[in-house]
Amino acid sequence: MTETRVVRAVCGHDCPDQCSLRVTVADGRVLRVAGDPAHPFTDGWLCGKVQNYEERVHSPDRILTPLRRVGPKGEATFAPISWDEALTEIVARWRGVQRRYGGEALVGYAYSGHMGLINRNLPRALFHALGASQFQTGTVCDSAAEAGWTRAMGDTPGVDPETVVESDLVLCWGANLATTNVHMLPFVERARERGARLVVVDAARTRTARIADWHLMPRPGTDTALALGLMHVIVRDGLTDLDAVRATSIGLGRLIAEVLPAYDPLRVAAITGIEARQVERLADLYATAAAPFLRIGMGPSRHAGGATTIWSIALLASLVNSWGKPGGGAHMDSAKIWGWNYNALRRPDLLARATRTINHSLLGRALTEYDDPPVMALFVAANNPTVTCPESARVRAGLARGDLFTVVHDLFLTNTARYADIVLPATTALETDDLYRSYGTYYAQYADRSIDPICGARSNASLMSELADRFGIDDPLFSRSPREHLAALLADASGPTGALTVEELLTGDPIKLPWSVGVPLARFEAEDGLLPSWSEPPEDPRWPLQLLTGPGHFQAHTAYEGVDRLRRREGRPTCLLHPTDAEARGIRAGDEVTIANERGVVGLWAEIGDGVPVGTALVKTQRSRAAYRHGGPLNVLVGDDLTDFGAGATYQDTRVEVRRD
Ligand SMILES: Nc1nc2c(c(=O)[nH]1)N[C@H]1C(S)=C(S)[C@@H](COP(=O)(O)OP(=O)(O)OC[C@H]3O[C@@H](n4cnc5c(=O)[nH]c(N)nc54)[C@H](O)[C@@H]3O)O[C@H]1N2
Ligand SMILES: Nc1nc2c(c(=O)[nH]1)N[C@H]1C(S)=C(S)[C@@H](COP(=O)(O)OP(=O)(O)OC[C@H]3O[C@@H](n4cnc5c(=O)[nH]c(N)nc54)[C@H](O)[C@@H]3O)O[C@H]1N2
Ligand SMILES: [Mo]
Repeated sequence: MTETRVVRAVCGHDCPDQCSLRVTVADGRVLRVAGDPAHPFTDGWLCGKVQNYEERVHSPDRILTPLRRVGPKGEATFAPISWDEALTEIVARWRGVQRRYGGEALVGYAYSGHMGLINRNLPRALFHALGASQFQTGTVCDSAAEAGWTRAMGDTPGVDPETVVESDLVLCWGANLATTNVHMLPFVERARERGARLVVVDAARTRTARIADWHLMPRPGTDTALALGLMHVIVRDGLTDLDAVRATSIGLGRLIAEVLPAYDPLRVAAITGIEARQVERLADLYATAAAPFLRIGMGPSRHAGGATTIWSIALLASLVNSWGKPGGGAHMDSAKIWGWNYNALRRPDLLARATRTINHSLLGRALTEYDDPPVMALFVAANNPTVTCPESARVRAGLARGDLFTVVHDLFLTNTARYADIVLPATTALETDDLYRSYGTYYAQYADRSIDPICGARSNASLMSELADRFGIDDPLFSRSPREHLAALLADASGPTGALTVEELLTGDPIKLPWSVGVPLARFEAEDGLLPSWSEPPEDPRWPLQLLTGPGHFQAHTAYEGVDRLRRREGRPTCLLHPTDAEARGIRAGDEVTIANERGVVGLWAEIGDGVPVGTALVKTQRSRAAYRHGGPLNVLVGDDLTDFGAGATYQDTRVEVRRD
């Protein structure tokens, strides 16, 4: 008789909510997935992407066996091979590269397809042991935002998102909660039931903006000016207790004397496109709220001046003395609350001598230009760089090199996997054991696998163990049980994390870290004396429109492309233009259009509406090339310039033209 069981699991996707799951399984199959009511943030419900998760786990598109390339790179002509053949070939080829070019010619990385600490970090240890080039992760995502936040506030983490309930004004700045942090919204709604207002500052009228009490829509890339304009009004009108601010900050006097005079509401209006009286009104609302909660998103950080933008926005919370008040303070993420001994898994000590670091955002350049030594072997797991990296045509050109040996470990035959010499089938998070710690809440949770790996697919962790074994790396790390990994993560753990125990984690219960954020020391002046300011990005008359991109509602980057229902729900790829821009180009809704710049072209369909400022073209989510009418993927349009500091990608600075086909 078939036994049906309900087991607990954790959603392994890259999302701040990190939901707790109840998984119904029978005969080694996942029948249903539901949100766990025992997890206060998940609260028993799931987002549109994960509520039918059995469709992803058992998708007919999953790779079922290792594959070896038998045709030209990029054409996805593969023949099935055994695991033994695949791993034997990988070891032989990597050894050959190490001998001929040195370890640095090898690059391996796993990114955020799997957020479990063991599966995400163990690959780093293997590549350290192999003496490979190191990979600077996060630069396609949050490194600029993190650097901006840290400049403002040091190691202070974001306040607990659940405390938003006690706020009377929620200012959500460049974060699209309804799509990228859905489980926070009910907490915001509870605050609103108690009288709070929700104000959204976003360069597009997102799902979150549509439900807000007030939406301000600045021109993308101008938020630094808006933040400094708000400070100008707050100081000018005496809306804050400056003595209290001074007691918990550095550089306020210089900011007031040297920076703020240039950001009067009229100038800010000219820069941002937001009327001066609205700048005044927002300053007044924010500064006079009893406990304003500032939720900062990553969107505004992805510009040339993006790290300074986050620095400036984050400082607002200190300027109005909102830290330390229940419901007040700021939240971008909560990662800094955790004090795990991550190096127990990453093991930088296994690297015998220092090697160069390659920025994730510059992968295309690394593959096509670096020659000391050239990259000769690449291992990619848990990300899809031919679609999601800047300069994606350059990434593809690199992967097309006949002399590059590429291994891709994924569940699906992604655009990147099409270029692989060897493809290895990966598991979903439900087929692995791992410890998860949220970067958006204060919860951590351990989960055993819900089912055994499908058709012999391997988790990142088991693949690393097998490779380490074949390379003769005898460090005990690679044969540790999950329990031993947890013990290592907790040994030397700092802060409240250090008080957690292995036994407590192994219960599989969601555990909330007891942490309450104090009042941080705010740095209006950086350690090197720099003050925040806004500068006009260069215009290029050939490309009059600014491309705005971000995660889609049903397609989180490309991780759900293997699910037919979600592809259909996201719909065909569109480009939203303001009616003024559409009319000037003779474009009507539904027209076939091409977005172009000097780097490439992407064919999709037009949408028209005033949900973006004039001069902006909005395209949601990242998709494989096949999703577009021609050209693509979207990031062929995106350059690889880095942010002012934090070495992040600048997707939103992409200049384009849109024409009707
Ligand atoms: N233009 C533009 N580009 C962007 C962005 C943007 O806003 N605009 N956003 C950027 C951001 S924030 C990010 S984080 C990146 C995300 O970009 P990527 O890191 O490339 O993320 P995904 O596209 O989700 O690809 C994750 C892959 O991991 C695979 N995977 C899932 N679980 C596992 C596992 O356990 N093991 C292995 N081996 N594979 C697994 C999935 O099948 C999927 O193919 O994109 C960036 N690119
Ligand atoms: N469901 C789901 N959840 C996710 C993800 C997903 O793909 N799907 N991705 C995860 C990942 S990897 C990340 S990094 C986070 C990202 O989640 P968020 O932090 O929300 O970041 P984005 O969605 O990239 O951008 C947020 C908003 O910023 C706006 N924006 C862009 N540029 C500007 C600007 O210059 N000024 C202003 N004011 N607004 C601007 C965009 O219109 C967008 O609505 O979400 C995570 N959560
Ligand atoms: Mo991200």
